[in-house]
Amino acid sequence: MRVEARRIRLALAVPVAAAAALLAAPRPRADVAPPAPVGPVPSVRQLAWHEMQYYGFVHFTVNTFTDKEWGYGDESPDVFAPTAFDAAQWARAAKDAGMAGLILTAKHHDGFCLWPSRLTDHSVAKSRWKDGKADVVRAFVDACRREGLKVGLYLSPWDRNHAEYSRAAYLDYYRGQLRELLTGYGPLFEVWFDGANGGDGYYGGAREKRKIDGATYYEWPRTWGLVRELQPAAVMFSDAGPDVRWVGNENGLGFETTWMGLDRSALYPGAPDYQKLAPGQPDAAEWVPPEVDVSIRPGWFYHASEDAKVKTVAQLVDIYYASVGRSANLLLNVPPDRRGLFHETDVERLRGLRAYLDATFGKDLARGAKATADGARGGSSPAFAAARAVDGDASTYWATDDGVTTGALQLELAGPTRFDQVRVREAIALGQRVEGWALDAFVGGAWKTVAEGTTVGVRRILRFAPVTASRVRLRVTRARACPAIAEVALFLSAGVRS
Ligand code: FUL
Repeated sequence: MRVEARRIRLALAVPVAAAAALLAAPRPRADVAPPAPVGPVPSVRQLAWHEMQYYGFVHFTVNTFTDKEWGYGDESPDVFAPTAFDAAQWARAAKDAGMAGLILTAKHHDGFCLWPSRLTDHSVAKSRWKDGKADVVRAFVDACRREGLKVGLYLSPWDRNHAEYSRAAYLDYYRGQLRELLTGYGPLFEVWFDGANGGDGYYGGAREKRKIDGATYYEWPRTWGLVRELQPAAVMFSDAGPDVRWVGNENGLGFETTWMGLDRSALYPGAPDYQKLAPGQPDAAEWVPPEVDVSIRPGWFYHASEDAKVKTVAQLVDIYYASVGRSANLLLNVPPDRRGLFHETDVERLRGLRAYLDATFGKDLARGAKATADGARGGSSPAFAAARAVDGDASTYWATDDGVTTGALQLELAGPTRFDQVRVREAIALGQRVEGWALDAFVGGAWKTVAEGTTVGVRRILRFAPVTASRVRLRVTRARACPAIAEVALFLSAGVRS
């Protein structure tokens, strides 16, 4: 009964394509059913988003020209005047950096619109720049599409320019703007809802402090409904999801123990005690994975005074491990400068990160290793055999029998192999299962534990001192149900290759 009910839940929650991909190759023997899912499972749009891993944020508005982080809302549209604007340069740099997409601040808290919104004069249409004919969102979207990058947009709920902010009329305006963006620029992969609400602002000349109740004012369910209706494939980000959650800091740090589930019941964007829930909860009802947003510079917007403070390649590499390596996606901000270009230093650092990632993750040293397990689902069934974890196909997995929540997977490598990191992935369409694991290497005639972790989820990467071994063992030491391991991969970091 219980298993049946869960299957029905899976069928409802994981739309057909994902479930089909998961259950496809190789077809299990009729008598060996796949494991039932545990806890919340991802939607198709979330599965696609998980595959993106790393993409960029572009903070660009009047602040770029006023040297501020939060504009007050009284900036003249003429302030916005890039001297060599070229969105194609952003897109090329992002592509070269290995990013899968870009998200642009179409409107930040100052209320200035980077597209010629029909609903306000506070936009590029009123700027002397390009005689008011420019549409930065259009240029951005076109440039991204040319490079094969996915496109996302940020529309600040807080608007320090708008006279009606804090009243009901502003909500019509906000949703009207959202509709323009959702219908005018083709498919979006992500819509970003910020939780910041600082209070004071220009507000059409009132120049006062306006407080709103973040839990009720914005009527979030209606706004989310609009996105679902007009862009059904897009994920929505906020502190409260509904699809992707904030990681709870802007330092590039995911959690070592990360649950994809989030108890959203009392949450809304900007909720004050959000941080407590940020690592996720194993028993939460919904799958709402974390996104790590962090800027390549100290600020989100460009400031010439920060030209010498661009994060180094080594810092970016650490951020990659602390985000992508901890089951989150990485959203790395690169702010265009007053020319309207990514600064040379930032582009160089992005290239450095890409070079490191290519050199390190380009070769999985465990791929095709001879794999055996101390237990596989259905005994000799090839469908869930140990080899599935090293076949380079994340839709196949090694699984144990129901009720068996520990197990070891042994890999016989082609010969003595030097490595200093491991990447483990779960078959997430079945939910998140693993709570404890370790990696052992057979060195000097004995097993030596080189890495120990808690949750795995979408992806867990652990680094350790380099070892050379030809036998390696992954031990699942604790799981909420029989483990389903999609990948065990070994790498040698570019930094220690000589
Ligand atoms: C915050 C905002 O207040 C910052 O200005 C920036 O946009 C960041 C990504 O989110 O909440």
